[in-house]
Amino acid sequence: MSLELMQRTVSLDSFRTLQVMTGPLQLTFVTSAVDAKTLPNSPAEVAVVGRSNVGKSSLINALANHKQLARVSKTPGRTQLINLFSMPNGSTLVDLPGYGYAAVPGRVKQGWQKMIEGYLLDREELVNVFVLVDGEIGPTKLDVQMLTWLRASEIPHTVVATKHDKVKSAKRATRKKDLAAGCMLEPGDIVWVSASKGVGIEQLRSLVYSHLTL
Ligand SMILES: Nc1nc2c(ncn2[C@@H]2O[C@H](COP(=O)(O)OP(=O)(O)OP(=O)(O)O)[C@@H](O)[C@H]2O)c(=O)[nH]1
Ligand SMILES: [Mg+2]
Repeated sequence: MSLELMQRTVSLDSFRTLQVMTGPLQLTFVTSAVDAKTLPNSPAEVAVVGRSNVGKSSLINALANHKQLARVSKTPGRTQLINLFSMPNGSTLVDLPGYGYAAVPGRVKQGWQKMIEGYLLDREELVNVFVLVDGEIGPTKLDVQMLTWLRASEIPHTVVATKHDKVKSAKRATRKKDLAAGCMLEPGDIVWVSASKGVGIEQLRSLVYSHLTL
């Protein structure tokens, strides 16, 4: 192959890669499970955790540009199982039940907490956890507990602030600083998103691709 032709092929390849790396995630629902031990193997996995109603399922739908992939609800506690979605290369994304939903009876709550903790500690294929924090009101005490626990357990994670559209533009700079400080992080460490307005979705997709490209 001539040098010129080779260069053209290379640049076409990188163009294709770029295209694949920036589109909506091509997610397919695989299964729901109560226990991480029954989940199928995966080459690499990213999980989404966060307080009930913070916008985990909406975010997964926005990443996939698919409104009904993960179930969304105004009532907290909608997602009650570990839901697994796969990418075309077999890598996976997980939607977990939310923590801190007051209206759930204590016994059920403990069961969910065991499910989430068990999953996070046992799932060997986990490469990163997106910890969703409500951009308008977060971090809550439970969010800080979760972050402290993830740090102590040495589980790699990224803080994602949701519902960017609900923060008035005049208050955004202060809110960004406060939310980061509450998480013991710098503002630049946090990815801000709005599932309803599409803010930050492309950036988060790139992050998912960077973790799940094999
Ligand atoms: N304004 C606004 N509302 C949002 C956004 N994302 C989610 N919501 C709303 O927040 C509510 C909860 O969204 P879900 O995606 O079901 O939240 P979840 O974290 O999956 O909740 P659980 O499954 O109960 O843990 C719904 O009424 C959504 O429409 C957003 O970016 N902006
Ligand atoms: Mg949900």
